[in-house]
Amino acid sequence: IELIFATNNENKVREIRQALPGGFAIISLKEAGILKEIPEPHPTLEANATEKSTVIYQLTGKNCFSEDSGLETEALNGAPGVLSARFAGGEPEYASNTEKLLALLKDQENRKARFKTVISVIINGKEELFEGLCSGTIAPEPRGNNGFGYDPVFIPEGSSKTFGQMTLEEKQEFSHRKKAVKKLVVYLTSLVDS
Ligand code: ITT
Repeated sequence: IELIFATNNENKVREIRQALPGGFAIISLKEAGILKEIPEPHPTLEANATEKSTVIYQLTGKNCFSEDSGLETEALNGAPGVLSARFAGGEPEYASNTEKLLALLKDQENRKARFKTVISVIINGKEELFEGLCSGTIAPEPRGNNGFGYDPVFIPEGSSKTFGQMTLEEKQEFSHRKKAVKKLVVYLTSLVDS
């Protein structure tokens, strides 16, 4: 099964490629020669995922999928959530999204957070959505340089390491993205078998 992956985030490509079993091939926008920034104008991960897959399906007519992900914290009522990629955008006092998050959670006892991934897949024009969640806490300061985005400050439940201190194989044991991919694989397999 071959699918175009409607993303410009190479880290997502690497993680999803690693999570897929044999027999599944994904082609990133870059590999497909599609240079396109896809807008994410909606207030939910679901709607943004749908937007991204739909834009690429309409452009190519090929089976494709996208994913929209975010980090939600309890103390900040779900922020940064759908704004995760642009959290500190334009605010000169913060060098990064992670720095802003740590600043807002400074002295905050409730450090509970979760990552959420929503995959939107379009096969022969029909869309399905799949979700993956990973609960954990926000570390007091960044630890480790692996992964991307908020990985150095996120400690998944069941580990004492941040995602930033884990190899990709270790991250996959907890990963929101991998959980959503597993559901996608079950769905795609059921289509092939039916
Ligand atoms: P595309 O829309 O092109 O797929 P993007 O980077 O804009 O790529 P999102 O809109 O889904 O992707 O933004 C999600 C942001 O949340 C991402 O840029 C990271 O900062 C963060 N994020 C998502 N998954 C993460 C993970 O597994 N580990 C750390 N940070 C993550």
